[in-house]
Amino acid sequence: MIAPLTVEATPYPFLLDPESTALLIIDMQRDFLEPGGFGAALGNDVSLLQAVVPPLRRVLSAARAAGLPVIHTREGHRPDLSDCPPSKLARGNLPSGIGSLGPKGRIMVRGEYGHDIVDELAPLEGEVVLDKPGKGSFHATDLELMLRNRGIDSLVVTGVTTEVCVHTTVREANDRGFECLVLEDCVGSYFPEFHEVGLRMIAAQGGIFGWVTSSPVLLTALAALEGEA
Ligand code: TIU
Repeated sequence: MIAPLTVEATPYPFLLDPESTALLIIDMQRDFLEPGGFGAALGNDVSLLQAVVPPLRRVLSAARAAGLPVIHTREGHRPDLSDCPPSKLARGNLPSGIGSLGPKGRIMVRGEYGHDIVDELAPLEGEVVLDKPGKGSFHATDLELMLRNRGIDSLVVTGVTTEVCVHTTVREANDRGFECLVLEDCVGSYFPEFHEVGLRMIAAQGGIFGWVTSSPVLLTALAALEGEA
């Protein structure tokens, strides 16, 4: 048994038990982070999300060293788009939207180059890669089953975008009884103001959806595990 780590956080310290905590990396896909994908099709400056990659790489590496399970999610759809609600397909009246051919393959379609995770954060053999059709990671996936089967009750939450897929997932996790620690520098948005307010919304009201901290704080806490293994 390893004692829980105390991680300084807002609104109060988070107790992280390495035996029941997983790292969740949400949608760090080329479709959101690189030109020519879904994020760009929606009219966003995708370069804003690049800042998340270096700190998230450090957290991923530390989580692997600490033996935390790592779960990578990808938002996207089957090639026949049968799992894409017509409302989602039609939203935005995009000239080139979900299923259209872009420079990195068909936008938001599973198996396409643009749908996959950026090279810097490529999953390792044995790590879960969870394909999800919606914004939330629990909706229409087996995430909850996998977490409960492994005795996971807490998530370190990272990825993009803060107010869309990260927020939806944190809300879903809360209603299912999971604790969420969100890393402010490892989540990102095309809208800096939504990012700021999104993080405040999580930790407000005594931590209505969870806790917020930064990657250096988490890395310092995880470093205490070294030598215990
Ligand atoms: N558009 C946007 O901000 N996000 C998404 O559509 N998906 C995720 O957040 N992953």
